[in-house]
Amino acid sequence: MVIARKLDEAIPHTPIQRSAATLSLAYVWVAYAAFGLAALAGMLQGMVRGGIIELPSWTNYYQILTAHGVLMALIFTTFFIVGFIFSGVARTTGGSLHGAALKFGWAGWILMVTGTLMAVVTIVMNEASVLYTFYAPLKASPYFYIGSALLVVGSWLAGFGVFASYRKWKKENPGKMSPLFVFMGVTTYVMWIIATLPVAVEVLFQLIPWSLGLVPTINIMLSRTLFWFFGHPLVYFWLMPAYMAWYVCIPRIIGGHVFSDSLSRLAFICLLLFSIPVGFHHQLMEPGISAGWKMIHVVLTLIVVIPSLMTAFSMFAVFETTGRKKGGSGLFGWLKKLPWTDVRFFAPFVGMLFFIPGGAGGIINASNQINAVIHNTIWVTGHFHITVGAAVALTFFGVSFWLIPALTGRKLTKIANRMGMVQTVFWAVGMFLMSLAMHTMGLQGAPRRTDYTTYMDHPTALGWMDYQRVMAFGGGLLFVSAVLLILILLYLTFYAPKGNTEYPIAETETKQEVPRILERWPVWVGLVAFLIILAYGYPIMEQIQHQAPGSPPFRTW
Ligand code: HAS
Ligand code: CU
Repeated sequence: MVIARKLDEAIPHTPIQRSAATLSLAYVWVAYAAFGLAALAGMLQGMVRGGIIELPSWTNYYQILTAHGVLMALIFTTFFIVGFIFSGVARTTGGSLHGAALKFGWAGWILMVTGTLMAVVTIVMNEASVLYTFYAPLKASPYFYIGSALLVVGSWLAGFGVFASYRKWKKENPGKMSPLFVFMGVTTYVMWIIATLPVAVEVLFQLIPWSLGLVPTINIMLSRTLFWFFGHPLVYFWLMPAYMAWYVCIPRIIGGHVFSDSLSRLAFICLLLFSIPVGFHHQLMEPGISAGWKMIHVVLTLIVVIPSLMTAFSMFAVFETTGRKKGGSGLFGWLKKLPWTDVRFFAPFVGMLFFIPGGAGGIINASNQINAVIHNTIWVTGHFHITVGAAVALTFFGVSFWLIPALTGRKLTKIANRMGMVQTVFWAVGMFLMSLAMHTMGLQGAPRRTDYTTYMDHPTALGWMDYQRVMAFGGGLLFVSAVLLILILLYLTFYAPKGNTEYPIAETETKQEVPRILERWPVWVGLVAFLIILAYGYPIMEQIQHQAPGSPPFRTW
């Protein structure tokens, strides 16, 4: 006992070195600051739409909607992801980040924070109510676009930091496959850097010159195509880190093993290949893109479902094998053996449950004919709240409950765990009610991105009002949950007792040979380039050659 205690005291209290831990924590806390503001905006807009409150004259629905979308979908996610990946790379490559990675990491943080401030200030000044998709011809202040560009470039620097750590590890371990977490982090950043190039082109060569007044008009079709070229892989940039936690961290938390190293890597390679050439599934209802090209994107969209099905299979397999090893028997006895009262498992698990209808809804959206029913309705808003707002967000919360104390050298106490369970339940119930109302109203034709209106008391629109109120109530529960979460995370950062919190990384049960081809980057990047050219080459060429008359800027707010 005494020796064990002495040993325990001798081990540094964070599983990763202070320098790397501070960097990760700096990212994670900016993420949660954005999250808190975004949650407030979310609750307000739900109440406005539901006709429960009216906003004061100095603000409006679209300004709050933009703040919510940008802070939640772009800032919270990106900062959290960068922080999480840095921490896991440090944890699985010897406990530290080497010099170059740290430098890239901090440079990225500075650029990203600067970009965030620029975007937020322009939104607060009511100069950028263009929503998180910043569709032209809505025109924001140029500083909004410059801020967004800085956010993206900052995240590239963070990616270079991860590549630097990966290179160093490979040099020190010649001939070996990289740790699974690192491999997944590298794949995520390769996908992200390729996917953000088109939006960088849109922002630099279209939006900024146009919003500065240097050119009078903008090619709308092209700007939207470049946006969705990025916009779909963006959702996988949110999902892949959640999958990293599912594949690598969750099995350890429940006392199991990685189901299959090769299968996990293959799923990530499939996500790398098929996340990008699918953007037209957001433009199925738009003119100017012929049906044949849309069909190619629909087929590729259905292919990108496969790695998610592989993930579902792996998770079921891990849960069942672990439950059975712990003595669970019968058809479902193993379910009882899972650690239901451990928030590190419970929160992401609830996220997985949400992802079942979330993924099914995605397949509905992607089906060309049915897309006509749901496109631009609030059904889509429901879809993305149960994907990114539930599956991904609940996973990030579950990760935060152990990541933050692991980074600060504190303990995830019983009380924090219990409060985390309560917080998860609030989030789940709020999201369930809100998204169910959104899906239902969407099927009845209620549009997304609209302020409170009864369409001159039209009976159909009046029929939506009950759902609007359920939506607002769900939003209220989500806000309570968000406040609770921030309080718990503050406690885990500053007040929880000092001690060891494990950074859970699972191994495979037996040593598995992994096909080397999975780490041959030139092959995969070459294939990505091929698929992108196949899916986008000709349509983009056409959109440039046969431009409709360009559009001048509009300010609708
Ligand atoms: Fe989507 C619109 C199609 C996945 C996010 N999507 C959006 C928008 C967002 C978004 C933000 O084709 C709106 C953008 C905007 O503002 O306009 N989506 C799909 C498809 C998938 C999909 C086919 N979406 C996501 C994910 C997101 C996300 C993931 C965020 C993270 N989406 C669309 C389409 C549109 C769209 C159209 C445009 C609609 C329109 O007209 O505007 C698929 O990749 C989904 C595959 C997923 C699965 C689920 C697998 C299930 C798993 C859980 C297993 C559970 C376990 C629990 C293990 C097939 C992995 C165990 C349980 C026990 C009991 C033991
Ligand atoms: Cu998409």
